[in-house]
Amino acid sequence: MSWHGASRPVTKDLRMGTMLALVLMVFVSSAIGQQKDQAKKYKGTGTTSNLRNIVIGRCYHYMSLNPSIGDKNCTGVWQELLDAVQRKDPCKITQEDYKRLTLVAAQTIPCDKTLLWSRTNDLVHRYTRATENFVTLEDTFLGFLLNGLMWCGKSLRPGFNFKSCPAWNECDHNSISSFWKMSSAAFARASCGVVNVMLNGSADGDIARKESIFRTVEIPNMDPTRVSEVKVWIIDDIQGEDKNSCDSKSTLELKQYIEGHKLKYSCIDNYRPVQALQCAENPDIAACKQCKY
Ligand code: AVW
Repeated sequence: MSWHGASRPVTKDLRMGTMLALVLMVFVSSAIGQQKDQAKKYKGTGTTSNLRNIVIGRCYHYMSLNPSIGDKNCTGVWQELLDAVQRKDPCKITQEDYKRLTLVAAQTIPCDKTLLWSRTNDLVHRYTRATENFVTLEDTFLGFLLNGLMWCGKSLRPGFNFKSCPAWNECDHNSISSFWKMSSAAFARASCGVVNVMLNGSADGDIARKESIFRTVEIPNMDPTRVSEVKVWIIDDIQGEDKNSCDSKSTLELKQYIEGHKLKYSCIDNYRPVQALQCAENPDIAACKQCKY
């Protein structure tokens, strides 16, 4: 018997054994992963029920309201959202993961129409609904598709986690915060001409939180060669305190921050068209009875 002849069955056995061990390892680690996934309870609510129908429905709805956007492939857009998060740890989703989604949802923003906001979420959207003169991120195709929704995948399995998802601050790179940071950056980059910002003069603390998306993402992503001016509107609640205005310390600090990014700055207190909306909503309160308009 030759040496090779004698060793052949042993090598075969070894190979078979190694293969079996590998298959077993993959099986066990996948089972552990699935268990981990099922055991992991995040602090946020789970993926919104019927997410697929909502996103695809919103996609067709947006196209019918905004024919200028052209023909978007709604199931293709949905697939990009799915691919961005499925089979991935919901706390390890980066802005890069949403790159393809941003590309398929790309849209031109007309110059002078961008309206950013911080701590005026309700008012700013009541205002853009009423006037249709400005566009917030949530009025763009991508923002409209996902505004107010929740979604995250599962580490090793396809599909979404409908039980729980990471809350905004639960981990640095979660499926929700990375999406809004990425879409805010794309929106700011696409903006040109005068960029308006609605801030809340009645809120406590700084006029724009130091960690707000407006400061940390949108200002740094504006192109000073395309944005002619950042125009800050400071709006007080119609019956609220005047805690910040254009000459407050925190607003002057914001001015410096904006100018530090080579952007021209201007500020206006209680921009009248917004006050007119506040008064249309509250015609009987004293502040609205003064004959200012
Ligand atoms: P905001 P931004 N914890 O009113 O400038 C929980 O301060 O940040 O305005 N939720 C958070 C957190 C947080 N730390 N930070 C942000 N969010 C979520 C896109 C939460 O849903 C638009 F274009 C909160 O209601 C605006 O120009 C919302 O973000 C800009 O970003 C707004 O926080 C508004 O974001």
